[in-house]
Amino acid sequence: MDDEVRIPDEGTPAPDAPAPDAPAPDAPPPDPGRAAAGEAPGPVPGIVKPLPAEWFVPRGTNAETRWDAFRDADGDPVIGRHVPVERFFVRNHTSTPLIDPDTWRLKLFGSGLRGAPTAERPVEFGLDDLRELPSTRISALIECAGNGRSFYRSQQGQPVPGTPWTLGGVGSASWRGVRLAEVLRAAGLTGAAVDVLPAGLDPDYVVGGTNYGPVRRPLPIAKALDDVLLAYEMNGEPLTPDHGAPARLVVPGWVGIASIKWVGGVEVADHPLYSPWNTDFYRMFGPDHPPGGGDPLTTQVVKSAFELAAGARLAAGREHRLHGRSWSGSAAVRRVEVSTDGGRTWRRAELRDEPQADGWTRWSVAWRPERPGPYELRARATDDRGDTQPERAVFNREGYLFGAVVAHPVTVV
Ligand SMILES: Nc1nc2c(c(=O)[nH]1)N[C@H]1C(S)=C(S)[C@@H](COP(=O)(O)O)O[C@H]1N2
Ligand SMILES: [Mo]
Repeated sequence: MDDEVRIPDEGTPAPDAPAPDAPAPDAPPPDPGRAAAGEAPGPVPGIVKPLPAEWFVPRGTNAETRWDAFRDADGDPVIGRHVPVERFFVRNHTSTPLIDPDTWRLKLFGSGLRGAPTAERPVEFGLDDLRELPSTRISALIECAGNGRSFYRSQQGQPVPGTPWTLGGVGSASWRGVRLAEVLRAAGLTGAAVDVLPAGLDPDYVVGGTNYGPVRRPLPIAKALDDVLLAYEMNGEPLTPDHGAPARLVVPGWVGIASIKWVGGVEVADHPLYSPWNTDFYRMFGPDHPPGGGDPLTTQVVKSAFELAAGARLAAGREHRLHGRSWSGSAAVRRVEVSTDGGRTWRRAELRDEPQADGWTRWSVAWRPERPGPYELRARATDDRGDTQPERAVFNREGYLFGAVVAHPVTVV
């Protein structure tokens, strides 16, 4: 493993000076009501937390974490295995709702529960009820299915619509809550249940004159009973508004849309359920996919990123240590190769973490560039299933699951 300082598991906020638009350290917390009213002061209306420019790139209603925010100006790590809540990316279809935890109720209903309770007379749990059920803590990555989407256009000449994420639509956190299985059983789950449909309490998603209703996506019962958490804490603190307070799903390994935030109602049905999020969205469409689209997306693909700004400048004639992380929705990443010459030659990176399926693997390589000029760095990971990163990602109309090797330009000066 490499020589860098080990830092606490949850990561620590950077000691750097705040960006010009960040609140002073002693400033009062932002008034959350303003975000709900669509008057957020930051660059992203609808997001409550501050989005300092040195940590985030605003993208429509979303905010992407900058990979250079994983290290401070001296190149020292400021993010451990888990991304601090303040630096965690935000993906909102509409805007962050402000929900009173005291009056909030989780409402379960449907033909897959004993007595088939209706939406009007559901089985209800308050936050205190959930906290009384056995709690579980897990580490899990949340990653948007569209993470890396911009590279379809920039590397493959294939323009795709949607949020043009680079690689910062991902984060790892420690989550505490109650297993969804536990809640479903407490609500009277029957053996006939097939699908579970959690719905968000955020405003309806309306685009191009179509109202798609609340953000909601069916989850097959097998996954729901396997490792899904109904989380009420993130990194040891109650969930914050932007990340789903008072409770959200955490669906390990799967596309981020499965991890419904601000869960209100949950339909449990003895027949397959549908919403626009498993029919129109989050499936593969295009010439290389089945007519009418592929199956609803489930696991994320293998990806790698350098903890470095695109276009970073590095001094010639000096040894540098290039740091990065690789992850996969299916299995632990145990092998990472790096190229500093645009993919001509590759060498093994040194791994810093014991590879684990529930997180990313941190790695580094030493590099001593002698000549000034432009260079292209690449990293390519392979997970324990043998899945690796190809040269090109298979095109799909919406630009999901970009898993190809990403060229990271730097300038040696
Ligand atoms: N209710 C609701 N849940 C949601 C979303 C949303 O807009 N509304 N966005 C989803 C998507 S697309 C992603 S990638 C993750 C992002 O989680 P985060 O904002 O905590 O990073 O939340 C998911 N859950
Ligand atoms: Mo997403």
